[in-house]
Amino acid sequence: MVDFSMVFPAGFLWGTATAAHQVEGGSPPNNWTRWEEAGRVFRQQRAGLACDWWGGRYAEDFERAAELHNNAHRFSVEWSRVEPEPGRYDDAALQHYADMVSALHARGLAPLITLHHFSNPLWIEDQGGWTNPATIGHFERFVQRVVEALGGGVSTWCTINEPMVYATQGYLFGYFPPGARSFGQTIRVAENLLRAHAAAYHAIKALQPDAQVGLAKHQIALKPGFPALVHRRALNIVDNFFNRAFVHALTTGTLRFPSRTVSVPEARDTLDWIGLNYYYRFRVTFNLLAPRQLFLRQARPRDGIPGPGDTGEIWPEGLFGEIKRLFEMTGKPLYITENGVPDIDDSIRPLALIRSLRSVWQAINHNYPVRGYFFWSLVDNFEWAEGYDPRFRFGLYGCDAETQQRVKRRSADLYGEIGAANALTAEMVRRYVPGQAEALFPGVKVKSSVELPQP
Ligand code: GCO
Repeated sequence: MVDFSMVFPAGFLWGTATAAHQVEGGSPPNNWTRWEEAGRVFRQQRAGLACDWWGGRYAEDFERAAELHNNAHRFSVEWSRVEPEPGRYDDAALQHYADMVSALHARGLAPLITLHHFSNPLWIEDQGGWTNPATIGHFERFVQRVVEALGGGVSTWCTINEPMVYATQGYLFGYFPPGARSFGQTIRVAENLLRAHAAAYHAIKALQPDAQVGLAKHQIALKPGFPALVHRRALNIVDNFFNRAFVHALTTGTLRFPSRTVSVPEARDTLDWIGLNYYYRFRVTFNLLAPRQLFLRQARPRDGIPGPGDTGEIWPEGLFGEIKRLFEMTGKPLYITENGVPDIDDSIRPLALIRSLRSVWQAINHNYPVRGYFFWSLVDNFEWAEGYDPRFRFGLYGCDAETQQRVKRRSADLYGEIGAANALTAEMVRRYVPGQAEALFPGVKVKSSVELPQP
């Protein structure tokens, strides 16, 4: 095996990512508390105390992040806390978020703040949520209030987390609140989220001209389930709809879906950076028996590590291709704003992390400007419709929502060593994934007697 050190650029951000409803606990009424009360989460679970960050435990977890030699953290602001009623802003909630930002700075962690991560106040939900264009203006005013309150300590903002996941899970597949199953509503929600991103971008820039504003885009790697043309055509439909259309609109101002093209000129060139959330690869087949899934079915994984439930396969090498595509589509710097694996016993996470970072390092060495990596996640947390399903534990630290006990996983040590060295070394690979090193980094098979041409 070739000895190596994959050194990352000076100033590279090493962090973790979280989201308000998943870690804070004691959530005020929002679209997710309503969904939980309706019994729509795994085993009718509720987020409950989660990781008790609203109770102050964010400080101990930020301490853990600092011990892992992280220099950044991404968290989201909960709209239902900041604006529980239209136009009434809760200064105590804003102060709590300002305290969180200060706690990050005090530990040498740069904040990257997400302004919308799947949750809405009930008063927004009750007026049609993101199907209602009026939500765009409400979101813009909420963003202005947050930036005024936190802008002194934050310069990197993520407007919206995973707009196409939010639109499809909530309005096409009915897996997230409000549980609709309408292609037309899905398209409308995506369009309104695009307009909201643009409004937020311009509002932030007006308040903080030097702010760096982006969006976290979930990308899925795809491969045809079978070689026949019909399956490749099916893949292309999924790829454009889920992966490419929204990103294309962020640079061109035109949102092109199969059934509708809409011009959103205010969205044109509204990225200072693009965030990549990457987890799984899906095999796509065309299936006449699946009209409700637009005749598209996911075939069982073959060569990746099967993910839990009906997720795709864990294929860390997909990061390179998605980094490449996002840069080619946007021309902007990137952050890996989420990447991780569900793995309660930490049996595959060290290998997946090493393979993911190898892929990111390869992209950087092809001159794709990746500026940082935010691992999902620092602590186990409430995994949306999967709740606290033991198959969906993503933390570097285990966290028991009942006892609030944290248990460090070995991957945390690995991630800490990488952050301290700003590099992934052969020595780390040998220690954390013994027996995998040769397959991961095959040595150069040089013949002992290399015949060199005589002068
Ligand atoms: C997402 C969300 C996160 C998830 C994480 C693990 O991508 O769905 O941004 O909130 O919890 O990705 O699935």
